[in-house]
Amino acid sequence: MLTAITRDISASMAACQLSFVERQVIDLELARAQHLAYQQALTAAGCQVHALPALDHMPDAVFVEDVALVLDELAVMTRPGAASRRDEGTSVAAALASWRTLLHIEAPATLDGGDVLRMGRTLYVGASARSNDAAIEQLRKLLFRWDYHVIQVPMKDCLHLKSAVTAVDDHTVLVNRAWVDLQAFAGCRLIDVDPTETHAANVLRVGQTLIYPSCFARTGARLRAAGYTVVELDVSELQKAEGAVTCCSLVFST
Ligand code: CIR
Repeated sequence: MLTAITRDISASMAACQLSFVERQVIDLELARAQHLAYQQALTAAGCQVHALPALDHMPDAVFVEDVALVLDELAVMTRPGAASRRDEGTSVAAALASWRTLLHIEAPATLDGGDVLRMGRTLYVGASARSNDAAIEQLRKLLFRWDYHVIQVPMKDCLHLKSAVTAVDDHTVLVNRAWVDLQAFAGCRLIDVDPTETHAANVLRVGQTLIYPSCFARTGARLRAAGYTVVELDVSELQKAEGAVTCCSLVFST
């Protein structure tokens, strides 16, 4: 069975961290409706959704992906790069402890889950402003005995590695080549985002389903033409908070 941990939208979401997008007014009611539709899409794709209550004093807490890496054998609680996000993990850790042994990234390391793309036993980790070299070192040491291979990936001009590249199956990635050094992905098949849709490389793979923002119609058509099952969602309000579809859940086998 698949489980997805999510967290309801914070009342203070308007005060979210922003790095590469301009601040715009977020319609909280619409954000909540879009988040509900996202949870419903997770359920339809085969997940049992475990929704945590909102943390109204933590604007970015809906983006649960950033606070933990859930692997088959264990979970690693990260130490997010933005200081305002460091306490979001406590309740996620409490939930995850039912399913996984927890390990922890410690200071001075900082790591956002949005920078970690897992493909098989390989963890690609973006060298972003949020995730530092100390985190790579700690991940390597923590995960060595479970045979995970940690590769640092140069990237630029976007928040997280998974803003630039995500997996659509075990051997194929959806990518915006302008934002990421693809050397590490030499063995993968590549699908490029449409050149007019720069933010379109983030797709959430759940079993055989790809959950994907409806605003990227051209790239969505490319995914369909390549034979994938694509479920499109309007996530405009989450995008205004610099969020994407992977960042609102932690999906894992239970
Ligand atoms: C932040 O800047 O931390 C949030 N406003 C957005 C985080 C999005 N997370 C993700 O893509 N994994």
